[in-house]
Amino acid sequence: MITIALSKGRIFEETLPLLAAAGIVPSEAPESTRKLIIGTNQADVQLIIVRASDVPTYVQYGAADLGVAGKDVLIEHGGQGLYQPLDLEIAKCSLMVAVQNGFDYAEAVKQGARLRIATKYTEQAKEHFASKGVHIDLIKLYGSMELAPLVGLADAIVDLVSTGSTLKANDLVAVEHIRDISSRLVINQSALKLKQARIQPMLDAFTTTVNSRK
Ligand code: PRT
Ligand code: MG
Repeated sequence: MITIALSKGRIFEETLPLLAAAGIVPSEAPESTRKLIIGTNQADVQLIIVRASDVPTYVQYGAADLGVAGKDVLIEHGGQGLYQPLDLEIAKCSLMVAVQNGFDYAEAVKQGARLRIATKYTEQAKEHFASKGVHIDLIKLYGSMELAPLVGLADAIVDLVSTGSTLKANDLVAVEHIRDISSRLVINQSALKLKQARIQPMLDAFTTTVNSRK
């Protein structure tokens, strides 16, 4: 059996055409079932539906052979035990620093102010501000980061931005670009060796599809 870990929503939707290129068609959509294990048209391939940030953990421990995870999630996880052979170039966005409209971020940095940063991406926030020599107090959040500056919880947030409409709707502006994000295929290192005959053709089909889009 080959088990593939995916999260609901954009990653599932954008992985579907890649799976199809490898001849894999899920028998149900995660949005229309409460099942967490979804079969496919291939008797020996199943999907498991997990939180986006849990995908690397399932693959690391071999509970899934492969998975699809954002670079944001992979950097926070650390990537132990994972082989990351392919950037799928899906679910693209950017990791940014944002503040409430009117907060003079550049001036605060120039003054050497200590900044309160709310984020779910603590590793990347630490690394970013350390590289700029900016001292921060980190406030770990699990979602709705955009709210934090509006209610005085933080001076700035580190969050993903794609269209920018969430920032705009909450009177926030992006002030720094940390990195571009896309999702990668992750494979359990021992599964790649033990199940290579089954996994390699999938990897080849994904690679061909990704390259054909360039
Ligand atoms: O939702 P949940 O808490 O379960 O987890 P999650 O938010 O990590 O999962 P999901 O499915 O929302 O995101 C999965 C992956 O998609 C992330 O790990 C990213 O690699 C990628 N991705 C791409 C995004 C976005 N674009 C994105 N826009 N993930 C989140 N967002 C959020 C962002 O955090 C912000 O709240 O969308 C909002 C901004 O969107 P715009 O279009 O208004 O700018
Ligand atoms: Mg989300």
